[in-house]
Amino acid sequence: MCSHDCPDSCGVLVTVDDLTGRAIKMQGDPSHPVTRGFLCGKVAKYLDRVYSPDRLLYPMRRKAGVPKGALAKGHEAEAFERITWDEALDEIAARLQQIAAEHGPESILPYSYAGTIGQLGYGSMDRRFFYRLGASQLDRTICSSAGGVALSSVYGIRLGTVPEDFIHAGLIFAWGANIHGNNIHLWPFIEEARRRGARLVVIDPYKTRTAALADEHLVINPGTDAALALGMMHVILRDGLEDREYIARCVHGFDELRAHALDSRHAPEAVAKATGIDAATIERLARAYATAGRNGSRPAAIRLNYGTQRSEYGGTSVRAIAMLPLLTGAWQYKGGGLQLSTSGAFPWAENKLRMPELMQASPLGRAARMVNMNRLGEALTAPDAGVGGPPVKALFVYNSNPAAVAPNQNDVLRGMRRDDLFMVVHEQFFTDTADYADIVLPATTFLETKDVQGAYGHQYAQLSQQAIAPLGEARNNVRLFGELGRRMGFTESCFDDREDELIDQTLGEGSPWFKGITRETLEREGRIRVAMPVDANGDTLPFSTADWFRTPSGRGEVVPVPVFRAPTESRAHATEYPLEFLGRKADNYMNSTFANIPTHQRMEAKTAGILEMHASDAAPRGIASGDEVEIFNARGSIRLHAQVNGQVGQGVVSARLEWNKLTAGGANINTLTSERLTDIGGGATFYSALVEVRRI
Ligand SMILES: Nc1nc2c(c(=O)[nH]1)N[C@H]1C(S)=C(S)[C@@H](COP(=O)(O)OP(=O)(O)OC[C@H]3O[C@@H](n4cnc5c(=O)[nH]c(N)nc54)[C@H](O)[C@@H]3O)O[C@H]1N2
Ligand SMILES: Nc1nc2c(c(=O)[nH]1)N[C@H]1C(S)=C(S)[C@@H](COP(=O)(O)OP(=O)(O)OC[C@H]3O[C@@H](n4cnc5c(=O)[nH]c(N)nc54)[C@H](O)[C@@H]3O)O[C@H]1N2
Ligand SMILES: [Mo]
Repeated sequence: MCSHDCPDSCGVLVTVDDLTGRAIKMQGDPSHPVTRGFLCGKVAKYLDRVYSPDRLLYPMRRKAGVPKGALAKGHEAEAFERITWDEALDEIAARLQQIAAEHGPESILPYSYAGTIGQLGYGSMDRRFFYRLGASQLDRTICSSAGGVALSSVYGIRLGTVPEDFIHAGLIFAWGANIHGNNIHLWPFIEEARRRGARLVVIDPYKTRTAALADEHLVINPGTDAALALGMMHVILRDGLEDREYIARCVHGFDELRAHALDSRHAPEAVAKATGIDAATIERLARAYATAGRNGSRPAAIRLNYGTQRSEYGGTSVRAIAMLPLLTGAWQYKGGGLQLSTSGAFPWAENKLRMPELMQASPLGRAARMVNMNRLGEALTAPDAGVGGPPVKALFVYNSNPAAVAPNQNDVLRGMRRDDLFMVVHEQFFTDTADYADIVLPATTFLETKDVQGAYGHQYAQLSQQAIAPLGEARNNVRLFGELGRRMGFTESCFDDREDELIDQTLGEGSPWFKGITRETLEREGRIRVAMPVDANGDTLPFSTADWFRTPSGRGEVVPVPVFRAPTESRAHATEYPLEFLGRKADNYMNSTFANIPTHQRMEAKTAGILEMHASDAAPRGIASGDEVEIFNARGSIRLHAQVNGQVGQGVVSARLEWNKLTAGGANINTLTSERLTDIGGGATFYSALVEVRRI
């Protein structure tokens, strides 16, 4: 299965040549109920990545005297010398031991995110290793923590409408969700619903592929989603369109929310001012939303995605939107409800896999300090690590490319340039991050390792077989950290566990939703649907009854009421930097992954190096399409070529992620983004950034 960080978690069939052991073909598994036989554009061309001549195949060490810094693509190996795995592991173990002895183990910081979202690859032996070492803990907040915590605050568990049920919806909102670009396997279900008469409404400040294909696109001002949701509630409650019977059974705090939503601040005219969406549209959509599903009509489904919560008050936005189906009772209808994440469907035994109790056996003898990954720049450059405690003296990066994807890039790179920082990077390629390493280690791709995986966009647990032998001397994350544990002298037998044992452990808590799901059954069947409760019709309808909620009150919690605030980094507060910057993902990359592969670069050629602008912002600055422009704020500046088109509204400019070393100036859009955290969940605020633009 595909282990990239995507809600679709596809089943993949790999054809391997017996003679050479080489993978020669990849296709979507036709028997997988969500993959349905096709792959996204980027993974369809995956073999170009696996067999790229640029793959990192051997451990390497920075040559003596070569200073840290960005390297030109294709010339990275010149700064390094090849060493054996034994040499690499011995040197890493010796350096980590010495740093731990001198500065305390918390001066060592692991940094990883979602290069793979397999249970083993994402977090298993690596966690055991760093817990036992007493290293700082990393709070993995760069993607979804604001929305995740917000959704849980309302429902107590991350569940939602499953993709297969979207065909039954009559009204679908793609809310901060670029379905066609980021979540393509939901698209056929939406198309099926539309053939049956459904309308698709996109709420997004950017005209995505999804928006271009929709029935209606609402160009919302960034960071104002809570206002829109409250405006919809206002109309629904003012007109008495709520489902009182459902609310009585399933909602806690309704009267308070009702009074709040009915406040004149949330009347359509006021909301129109904040959101940029006109009052008549808000009225019409709120009524259509509330009445869908009534009297035998098809229900309303919201595909809320994480775009909405990458904003200063993104947690509040998600809470407000998540409350809409609680007012209308949309959860009661097949195809109704909301999907942000389905990850709560999988009761993994994560503590067995990761063993946090090992922190007690570490030299610290207690839980180590937590470092928020969105504050990497501060942690590496502020003397007290920006978070209290010892300065960071060692950084161990795997499953991530922070030099390109972390916010406030100038601080991150300044930190990585420190020659007193010992840095290890486990990677498939010479990324922007690997350029700064003391030691680089080669990592496997998902074809080269065995794992087990759930999904955050469907409900199938799946086993991923190893299709081919690791290329060169690549090792997977499990073997790397197991072996390194041994080198460090850790004697616990858990460092000997291999993939099969780890799979058994993470499946092994006997939870009813994992009934019948074992390594053996998964080996046989490939994937198995999680055994969630079904109603009298055999349907799984989350939150249709009070039994589903996992909140303290046992119902959907709409208190504390969501209060709309405009982000401080928004036009509402703009002074020197009047434009809102949307630093987006590419439709054919995966964050920074694939950006170095020529096949994928060709798919994104049109979006390379451009800043998209609205005519009314370009004209007063004397900017025309094709002009070179500087985009800047107090954090830094980058150069791109303007494209004045209809992709963004007035006051918003947009550009996409790229590897730093593939840009003209050696720096990407995260030069402009902020380390500020979201209101809930300590999340990243990539979509709250103010800039100014000038023609060069
Ligand atoms: N092709 C491709 N697929 C991917 C990825 C990729 O990089 N490329 N990344 C994967 C990852 S890591 C994730 S987390 C998921 C993310 O999936 P999504 O959540 O869909 O990700 P984004 O593209 O960050 O955001 C979605 C949309 O939100 C919009 N947006 C920004 N600010 C606001 C706002 O204030 N309000 C509203 N309503 N919309 C806003 C953006 O313009 C964007 O079009 O996709 C995964 N799939
Ligand atoms: N401006 C801006 N910044 C963003 C975003 C945005 O929309 N705009 N999106 C944010 C989001 S949602 C996310 S999730 C983060 C993503 O941040 P990351 O998780 O860092 O994502 P990638 O850029 O895909 O980098 C993953 C790296 O892991 C490597 N890798 C893959 N598999 C393995 C493996 O098995 N072992 C090891 N050791 N390495 C492996 C890949 O080669 C790749 O270089 O970026 C965030 N940054
Ligand atoms: Mo993400």
